[in-house]
Amino acid sequence: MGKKYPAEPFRIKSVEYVEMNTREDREEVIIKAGYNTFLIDSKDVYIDLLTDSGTNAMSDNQWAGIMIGDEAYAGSRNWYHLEATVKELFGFKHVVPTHQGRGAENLLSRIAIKPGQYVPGNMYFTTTRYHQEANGGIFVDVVCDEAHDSTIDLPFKGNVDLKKLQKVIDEHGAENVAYVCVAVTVNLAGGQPVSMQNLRDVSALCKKHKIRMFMDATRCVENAYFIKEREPEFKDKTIREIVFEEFSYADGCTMSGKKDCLTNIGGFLCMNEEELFLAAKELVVVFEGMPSYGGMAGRDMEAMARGLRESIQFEYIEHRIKQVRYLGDRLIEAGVPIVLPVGGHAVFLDARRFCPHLTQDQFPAQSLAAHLYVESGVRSMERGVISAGRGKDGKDHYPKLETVRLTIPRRVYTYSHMDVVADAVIELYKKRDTIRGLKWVYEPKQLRFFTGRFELI
Ligand code: PM9
Repeated sequence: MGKKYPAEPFRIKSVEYVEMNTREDREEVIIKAGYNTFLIDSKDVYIDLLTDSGTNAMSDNQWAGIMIGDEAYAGSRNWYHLEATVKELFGFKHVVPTHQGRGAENLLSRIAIKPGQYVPGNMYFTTTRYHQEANGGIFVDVVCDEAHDSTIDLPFKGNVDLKKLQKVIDEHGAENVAYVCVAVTVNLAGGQPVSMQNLRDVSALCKKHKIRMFMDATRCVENAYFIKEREPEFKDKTIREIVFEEFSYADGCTMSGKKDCLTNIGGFLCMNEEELFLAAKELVVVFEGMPSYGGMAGRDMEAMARGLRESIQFEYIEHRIKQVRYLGDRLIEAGVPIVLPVGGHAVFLDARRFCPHLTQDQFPAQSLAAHLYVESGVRSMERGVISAGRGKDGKDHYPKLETVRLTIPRRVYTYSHMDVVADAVIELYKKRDTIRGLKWVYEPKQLRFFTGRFELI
């Protein structure tokens, strides 16, 4: 495999056995789950690529930290450790803990959006947009056009299109823009990174118009790796230095700790402004818990503080990115249509090109994910029209990208597992004509992908 795909920079101290059921079992399971992979029980899954969220394997050092959890209701030692670590690595003045990323999104949306204000962002994310809209915000997509095209291979497809952002400001006035939200990386575009130059440019534009810039920091370490790999200025910088510089351009960030912090639960909100910090502290006690735990146990805060430091180790992040790339490269070699280039946390199958015989209202990605499960026991996730939901007018959002996400948990699976997944996808691609469309049986009002149910057309 050589340097192209580096071996795991760790050895395995504890193992968890997985079980393989039969195709007949899985045919029953998928009907019971209403063709929604979110509704399949973990025990019925062989290789679980539903998400990289909270599915990370922790290190011996993190588990050791779990044992020194200080579970005091207020002022836990582990909180002070986490707070100091975030301040040191991200550079923000204030940190507010939350139970996970959407807890931070809820707080930020409540304190920073006035009803009717616009919130430009580099592509929507499901929970982020939900909280923005629930607080009267109007999301506007300002990601570069290329991000919506699965066939274009560019180094920084997550970049904000500055002209689009300028247009929002010109049309609505800077006072009607709540803040600009920049996600590093862009999940639904395929885990595509944002360049440092783009962060600098967005920040300069925001400063010029006195608009706040908040970052969705969820996969900021993966983003930093791509900056090091692809932006010549950063080739000799450490991941730690790059992460620090990423955040130096922002007024604050939301963080789902379940991804790049290498933990199973947790999150936080950061900011520099005193006034926003006070407002967030007033609200955190309503929705999350004391400002010294925000819904996390002391032990989880300790694991997160330790995980953050591990995540900025070069060997860790290089292996992480390249393991995902290995799976993508195997699929590309076999001619399977995927979103290009391969991003940080997942390989996204392009369901439109995988299932050209299905129209988008037959939910090709939802159906492809269900069929992949039945064929192989591999669980993936729809990221297309079902995830995009409906607008205020009740009409479906039809995103250009209709994808199935094969999301790789951190430090959990080996290259052999990637081969099993690649072989399964390639086999299914050969008989793609057999994949049938789906229709709704039950459509939840919000975030419908989590609990919606379907049947075959
Ligand atoms: N992401 C994911 O699987 C889990 C929820 S959707 C199935 O990709 C970004 C960029 C995310 C994210 C969660 C959140 C919310 C915010 N921003 O899940 O609440 O990818 O910790 O974070 C998921 P929490």
